[in-house]
Amino acid sequence: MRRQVLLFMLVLSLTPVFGQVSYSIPEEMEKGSLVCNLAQDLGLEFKRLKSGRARIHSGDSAEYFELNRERGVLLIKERMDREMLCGETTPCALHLQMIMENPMELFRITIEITDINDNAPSFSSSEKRFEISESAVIGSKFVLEKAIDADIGINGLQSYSLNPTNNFALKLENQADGSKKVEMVLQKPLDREHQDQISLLLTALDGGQPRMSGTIQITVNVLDANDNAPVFTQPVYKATITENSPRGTSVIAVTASDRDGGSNGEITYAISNSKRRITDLFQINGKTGDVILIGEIDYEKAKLFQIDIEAIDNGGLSDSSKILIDITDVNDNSPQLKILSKSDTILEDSPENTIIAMLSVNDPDSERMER
Ligand SMILES: [Ca+2]
Ligand SMILES: [Ca+2]
Ligand SMILES: [Ca+2]
Ligand SMILES: [Ca+2]
Repeated sequence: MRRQVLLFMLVLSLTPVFGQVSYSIPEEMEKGSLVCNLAQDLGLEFKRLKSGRARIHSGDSAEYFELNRERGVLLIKERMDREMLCGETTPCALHLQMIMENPMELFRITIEITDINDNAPSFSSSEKRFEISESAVIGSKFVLEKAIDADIGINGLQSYSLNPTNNFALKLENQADGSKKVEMVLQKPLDREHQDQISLLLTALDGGQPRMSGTIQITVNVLDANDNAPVFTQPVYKATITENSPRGTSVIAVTASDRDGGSNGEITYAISNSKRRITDLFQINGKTGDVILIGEIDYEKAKLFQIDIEAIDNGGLSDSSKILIDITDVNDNSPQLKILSKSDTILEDSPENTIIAMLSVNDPDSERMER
């Protein structure tokens, strides 16, 4: 068998070439499509094709063409995919020979398969996710995926676009292998409190007619940084309690908010007065901000208290405020009667308005009290 092939090759190589023609056809032509009018182009008569049992020999490539001897034309036998046949090699040419017997004649036929834009640029996945801290600095780069377009030349990958461009800009860098390094660069600071997730679309475009494109969804989860301090709802809180209120009486509830998430937004409340008297009398619930009375208050000793309070997040950022507490009086003191001096005896006929004793009445409760 091998001998026969060798012999055949030898005969072919010794046979003088009687003609040579070249054609150019696009890939993906339908089976049965006309490639060329071979007989006419080679100046041969139909009967010579028949008598010479003309046939097509296609070297090592598969049989993509067939010769119709009756019509003297070359037709497509199998649909051809340029990408599969030649990949990135250009030009993509197939070499055929037409052989005839009696006498033996050989014609060379070169058929160039031209590219059509039948492949869209594509990414290997449909989505890429990033976790980026809101504290990332301007200019930080994030490598994106490259697209692939199996077509060549203008039908191949030409450009990329990234949208929206509020926070990130597209950066392309040419590489030694002719491809591009695709990156997105942070150009405006992220703010998780404003937007905790950003969706972008990276589009790859070819230059064919019409243009084809491929996309990949890019999702950026913005991670929190502790960039917000707690803020009290008021710079001063006011409360009123009556003296002698029992221990455990709720005085007021204060609130601070923190725009950060997770532990960066968790607040602990505390009393920051340095005087022991305040902390002996009042207590704040570190978690809820509820202030309760834990000691005895006496209007007669103090009519107003100022509690300095603080709200601290887990990252150590804080805000301060104060609570002014008015103490209201209750009638808890009986008037005290004191005899300063008195006459031991009173004369029977003493005139009116004679002073017989001097008394002092003292009531520590305030005058505002109703008696
Ligand atoms: Ca193509
Ligand atoms: Ca393409
Ligand atoms: Ca915070
Ligand atoms: Ca934050």
